Amino acid sequence: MDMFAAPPRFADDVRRGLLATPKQLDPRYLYDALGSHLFESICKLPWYPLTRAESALLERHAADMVAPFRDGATLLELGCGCGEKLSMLCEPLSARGSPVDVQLIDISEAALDLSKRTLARFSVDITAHRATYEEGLQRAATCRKPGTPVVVLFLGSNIGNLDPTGAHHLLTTIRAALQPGDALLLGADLVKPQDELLRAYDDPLGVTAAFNKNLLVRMNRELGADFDLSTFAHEARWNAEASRVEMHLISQCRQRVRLPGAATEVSFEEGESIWTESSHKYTPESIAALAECAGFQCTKQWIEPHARFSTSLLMV
Ligand code: AVJ
Repeated sequence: MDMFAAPPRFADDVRRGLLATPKQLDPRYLYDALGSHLFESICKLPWYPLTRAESALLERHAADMVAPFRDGATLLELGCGCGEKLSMLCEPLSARGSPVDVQLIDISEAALDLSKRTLARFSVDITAHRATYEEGLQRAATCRKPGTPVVVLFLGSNIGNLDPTGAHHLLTTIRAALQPGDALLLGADLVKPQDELLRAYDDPLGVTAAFNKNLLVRMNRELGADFDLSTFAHEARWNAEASRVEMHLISQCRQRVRLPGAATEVSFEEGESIWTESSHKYTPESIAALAECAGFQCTKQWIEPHARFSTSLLMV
């Protein structure tokens, strides 16, 4: 019997990631209950304009974005967060009486619960899947309504967590789950000056640092690890060549950490990092190219000019 409640996947992924060079962890593990709330707080920081920029685009253009689906649609959101943006897209459809139903896919129970509460004011059928994007897409495909187009929402620049190969692979997987007349509404943050990018991922209040270090708290709790939080520092780096902001946790000293729940022990050099997340930044052209490679047509793009954030309608 395992002493720790962690799902075996987490323990396996942590062991593999911390024994790799460079040390790295899957960013999805940042989103336990506290991590999800810290992320919601990040979205309210003045230095992290992504969420507000996307909301402004949806506020202004939601009716345009869902115009091809005015006779009704299934809105299927990958990584639903708190459901706020989803309701902005429900609004113009339900206002004109179009039948809408909603499929939520998220790995965070907290996010699914929040979204259901946010959507409660609309009379829409909601199905929640606690699953990875791939598993959720498969499950959603089995309960597809014949004759109703599916609009996949992949917002908030969640695509940024994937490297170019992963992004291509996910878009191909989404495309394979869709039929002609369906669409993908994709939100992606755009390349901008380095100081703006770094401030968004290393805010002066330290909320992003807390979000990052919470991964150590999670490993201590779920794997019985003995990470000393005071010996790790949050760092955000702009990798221009790869067009991404990276988050790291830097060990401030040479040390050994025990992780009994992952059946391992890990040593750190002074200055050695655990790479915990990447946020890839796009250009309008690179989004269209990515879409077309995966079998979509980029039919429309909306761009928020100040924060440089984009929403693209990709049709099958
Ligand atoms: C939710 C992946 C879009 O990369 O900007 C925010 C997560 N990380 N601050 C992003 C995040 C640090 C966010 N995404």
